Amino acid sequence: MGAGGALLWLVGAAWAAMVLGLGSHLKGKESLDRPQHQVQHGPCSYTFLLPELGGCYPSTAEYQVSNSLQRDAPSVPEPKWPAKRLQQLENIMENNTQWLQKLESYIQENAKMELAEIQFNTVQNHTAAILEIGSSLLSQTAEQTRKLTDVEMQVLNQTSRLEIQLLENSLSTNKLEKQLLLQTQEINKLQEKNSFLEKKVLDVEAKHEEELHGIKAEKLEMQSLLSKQTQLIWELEQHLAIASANNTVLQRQQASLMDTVHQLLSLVSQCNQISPAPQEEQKVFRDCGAAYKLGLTASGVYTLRFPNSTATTRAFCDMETSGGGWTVIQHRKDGSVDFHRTWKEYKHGFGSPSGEYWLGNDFIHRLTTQGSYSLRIQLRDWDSNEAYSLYGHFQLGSEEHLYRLHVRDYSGTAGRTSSLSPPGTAFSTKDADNDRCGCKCAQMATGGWWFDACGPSNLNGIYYPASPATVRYNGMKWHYWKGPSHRLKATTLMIRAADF
Ligand SMILES: [Ca+2]
Repeated sequence: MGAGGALLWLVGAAWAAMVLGLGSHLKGKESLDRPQHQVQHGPCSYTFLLPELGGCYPSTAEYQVSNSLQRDAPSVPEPKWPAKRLQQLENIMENNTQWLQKLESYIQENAKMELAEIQFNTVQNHTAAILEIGSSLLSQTAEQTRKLTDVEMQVLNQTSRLEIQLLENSLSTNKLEKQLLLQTQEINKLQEKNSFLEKKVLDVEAKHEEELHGIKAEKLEMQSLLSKQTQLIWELEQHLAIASANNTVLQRQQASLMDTVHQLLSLVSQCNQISPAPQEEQKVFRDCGAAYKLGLTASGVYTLRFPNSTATTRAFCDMETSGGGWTVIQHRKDGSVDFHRTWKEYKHGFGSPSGEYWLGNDFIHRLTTQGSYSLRIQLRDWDSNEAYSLYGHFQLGSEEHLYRLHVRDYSGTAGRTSSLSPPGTAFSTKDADNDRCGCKCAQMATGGWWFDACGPSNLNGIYYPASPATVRYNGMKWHYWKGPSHRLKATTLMIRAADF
């Protein structure tokens, strides 16, 4: 029998018992004297009051209908009251009770087992679910933890990398700062230098401007001079015309005078035939050194003979400076003689030996070719400062060789460097341009000189007074003594035999 069937049966039995119990209850205390049946089940005890059968026996049909639910129960026997019937009832009751007990225990067991099973199953299911959830959670947690660890590691790596980079950056920043500082210092230095140079450039510019002004003024001066000279030339031409007209008259007068002189001479010779006067021989020397050696130790003008010739010239001899015996070939002291002369004039010489003069390139060439000569250049400025330049060897080339300059062995006090043009420089005059310049130095600087291009010296330039002390390109100059604007008051070029 199933659990459902057992339960149905149990309800029916309980219902029967209840009907029976209810009937007894309604009877009250009077039923205490009635026959009873007691059933003990566990801690509970059930007391059944058995009904009185005094004359009211239910028909068999009625009985059977009222107990229709218990069809499997034993059929009610024919009433054989009282004992037999009682016995039957008791048996039925006992059977019922046993059934009930069995049913109860079965139900209880079943219920217990099912409950336990259900509980167990439920618990198991729950536990499994929980375990599953827990394991999945654990795995998730582990996964998360692993990921977190990974992320942490990455973060740590990144952090360390960033720190290293930061460190490198700070190091490079320091380096850059140092470099920046150094560069800033250099820039400052350069700026200082730059400003210094700018100042210098400005100074030079100012100087140049000043010089330019000087040159412009000079140009104006020269232009006015030129116009004056043109005027003078015109006047001279006029004079010349008059003079040449006068010349013919003078020539006639001269002719008549010559006749008179001849007559007088013949008269004189007639008178002096008895006592002729001794002819005084004029002393002539090779050079001033020779005169000095012959005892003539006074400075002055002496007559010198051209080498290998009867021709003579007159020169000033300096018998005092540095042992004496110096033949002066150039002298200037007051600007009284014009030195802006032609090639021919420089060849033969001009001026006065007792004053300002140029001895003549021809004589100088001939003399310095005879033997070894030294050259001394004596200078004096407007403050009476004196200096000299000495060349141990000096020789002047021939006219065919343009009177080239040959000098060496420089010494002296007028500059640590020689102011003469380099050896081999040709002589130039206003009408003979032999310099190394595209220009014509002799015309620009004036005078005849050994112009290079145009060189640091020209002692035959224009004689300027002491002031103003501006740079004049055409003035007398000896650059390496005191610069281009230094004014010279007196100059002397003199030569002497090297073995004097
Ligand atoms: Ca030239």
